[in-house]
Amino acid sequence: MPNDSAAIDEDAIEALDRDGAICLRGAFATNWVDLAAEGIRRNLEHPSAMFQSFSPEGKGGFYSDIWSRQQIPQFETFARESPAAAIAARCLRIDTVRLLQDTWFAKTPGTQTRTPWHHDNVVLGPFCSVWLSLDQIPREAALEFVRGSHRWTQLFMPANFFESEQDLPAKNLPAVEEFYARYHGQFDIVASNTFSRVPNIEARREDYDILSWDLEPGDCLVFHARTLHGSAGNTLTHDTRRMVTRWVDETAVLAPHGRTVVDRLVAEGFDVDLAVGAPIRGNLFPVISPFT
Ligand SMILES: O=C(O)CCC(=O)C(=O)O
Repeated sequence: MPNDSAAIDEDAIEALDRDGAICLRGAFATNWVDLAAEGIRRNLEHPSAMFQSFSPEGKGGFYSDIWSRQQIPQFETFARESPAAAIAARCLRIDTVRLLQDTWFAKTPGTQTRTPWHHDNVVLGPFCSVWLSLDQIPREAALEFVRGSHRWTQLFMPANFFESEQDLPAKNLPAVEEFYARYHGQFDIVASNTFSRVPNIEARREDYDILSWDLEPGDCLVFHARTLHGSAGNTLTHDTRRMVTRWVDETAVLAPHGRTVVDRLVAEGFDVDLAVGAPIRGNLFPVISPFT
């Protein structure tokens, strides 16, 4: 699909609004898949200061980097010129989108590390992610969603954020703690009563309407930031790589607990000047008009 919004029909956008996630088949041509894969290969050789490894040693790998497009030209091109911006604009029903983040995730064979069930809440307001599959990823290994959870009007944090120090459930779930802290900032649960615990979805999968798709390279998932999502490890014999761009409109604002993410970016030398409660602005978050 070229940068052509017509390729996403109104039914798909309504499904996204209703369910919180959709799958767009063959949304990215092979050249975009190859470009993103090349970017990941290069990024693994040259990790940025934000690079993350979520897996314990010796059990396969679960890797990610964020905002690395400044060092990885493939990602800069992908973010600005691939169909991602047009897809996001169409899904957010706007003409111009702001790139919030470029990121990628790769799980190598053998990793048992789950992406914990969570939603993305550092930014509040219209906010969607375009998650592109770079490999064949069967539904058991792909990102899954709790259908309609973006409409629950709740902000979630994993249960371990609510426990006292001595209980330390995080000991059993280091990846959850680390994943959330890195992606969503340290969070003072005592200071806020606006968050609910992420329910234990894995323990009661049958109680939830879980959406998932078997994916081929070039298929993409689009989801609202507030849709609960997570994924299993990788029991396949090949890597499962995903390129993700996140998009907001001009009204989306930095959430209070996003402050620590901004502090980290500043400490790492990023040109960021964001205030809690203020809209996302600045060079790291370029505006893209995909239809002009
Ligand atoms: O692909 C994954 O396992 C993680 C993706 C994710 O959590 C996200 O894009 O927000």
